[in-house]
Amino acid sequence: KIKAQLLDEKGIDRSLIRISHEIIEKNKGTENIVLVGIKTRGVPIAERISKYIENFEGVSIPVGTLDITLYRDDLSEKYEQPSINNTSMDFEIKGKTIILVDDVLFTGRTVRAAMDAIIRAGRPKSIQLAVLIDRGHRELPIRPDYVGKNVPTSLSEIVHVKLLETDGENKVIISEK
Ligand code: 3GP
Ligand code: 5GP
Ligand code: MG
Repeated sequence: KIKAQLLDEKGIDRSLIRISHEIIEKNKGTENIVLVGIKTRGVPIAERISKYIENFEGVSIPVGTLDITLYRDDLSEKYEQPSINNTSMDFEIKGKTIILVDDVLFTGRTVRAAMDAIIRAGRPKSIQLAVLIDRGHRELPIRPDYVGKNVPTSLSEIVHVKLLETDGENKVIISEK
């Protein structure tokens, strides 16, 4: 049951344009920055941010991808375990400022698994986090550096992020489970 629209197409654009400017501002430029999108919808969001930064600064920012699935195994019925599937990071991690990008930040477990995967592959200078929606309910000490929209949610609500690249339309809506 759809309850409300959180962002329309223009709202998504404005959020990602602002985040792109914030990334440039916080890092005093674009040197050594790489974006890593968390599949599925973190990837097109990372690609859009890369395009905006290229428009503003004339610099091409590489985009890597991480595929992380959370599953519940028999041993731990409560906690979701991350499994890292396909990863594509065709750049050196050493010395880079890695900006992780996801559509929705919830418990933080996916981001933690993403940070593990990156650190296992090399020693970045730092890792930052950008999300389109922060819906709260963190279970780990993780906070985003760049947020499109903060949305206080109940646990029974679901945020649906629809992007042209994956869903044929651009909007963010919230529904009841
Ligand atoms: P995404 O891959 O684009 O992030 O986690 C897999 C998919 O399930 C996510 O797509 C997301 O859209 C969807 N999803 C919606 N609500 C939830 C939720 O509460 N938890 C998890 N793990 N996934 C959700
Ligand atoms: P986590 O709990 O690890 O922060 O989120 C798990 C994964 O599910 C992440 O990729 C996150 O983007 C996605 N996710 C969690 N809650 C929601 C939600 O309400 N809507 C959508 N679209 N994705 C969600
Ligand atoms: Mg996601």
